[in-house]
Amino acid sequence: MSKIAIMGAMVEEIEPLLEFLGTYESVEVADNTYYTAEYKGLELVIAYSKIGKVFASLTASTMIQKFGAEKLLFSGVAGAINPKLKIGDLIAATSLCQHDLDITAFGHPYGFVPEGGVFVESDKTLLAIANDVASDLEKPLLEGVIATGDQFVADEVRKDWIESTFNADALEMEGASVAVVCDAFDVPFFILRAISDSADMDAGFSFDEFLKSSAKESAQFVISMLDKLASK
Ligand code: OS5
Repeated sequence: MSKIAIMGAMVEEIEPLLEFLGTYESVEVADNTYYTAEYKGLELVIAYSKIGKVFASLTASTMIQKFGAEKLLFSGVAGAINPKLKIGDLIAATSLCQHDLDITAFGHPYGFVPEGGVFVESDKTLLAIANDVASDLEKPLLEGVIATGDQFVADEVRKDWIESTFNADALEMEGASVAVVCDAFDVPFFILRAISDSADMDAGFSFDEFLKSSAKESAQFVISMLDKLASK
């Protein structure tokens, strides 16, 4: 049976999945709760990591090493950079980078560390499945670069810098760290986000207003991806 990890950063990002599944078990590992369930012949492990790159790396590593996850799907919300993205719209990462990683003092580009790269590429098969799901549901799905950093961005200047430095379409606080972990373990991953705000001066208010509804948009799409994965 295929083992699939689904993670979010905040409880609101996984609650719709747990509500949909109804029945699941809880396991405590490293001060966090992991929920296990079976769905249409798929073995699922679901968790929210808590906010930021460190907690997200810990959760992704645990899902892979402790629970044996063979694929990882991230579901959650993001701040929009690309003006095409409106509240509730979905973006799937084609690649991810860390916008707050800076050793430029040594002549390296932003986001780069030796023996790493600036961008981590998402799994093409999972992206293709997502595109099939989007056309089945007749839902627009933008593909693009997601920039990650340990900052809630609520500032046009910082947002514009991230756009011009990384050509990013959306930003958040966990995706690239999950990508780095999955890439290192050779586990295919897919990072999906629904827009909650535009990373501008109103971002905090917008985030509070749309966190739940956008998290649900993303989670519902991931459920449809599970249906597709189960039928393969
Ligand atoms: O996980 C964080 C990143 N998420 C994506 C995102 C984002 N990232 C960066 N910049 C933006 N403009 C973004 N828009 C969407 C969302 C999340 C942001 S940090 C939100 C923190 C909200 C909060 N803080 N305290 N609480 C909620 C209450 C609380 C109390 C106890 C336990 C849990 C929560």
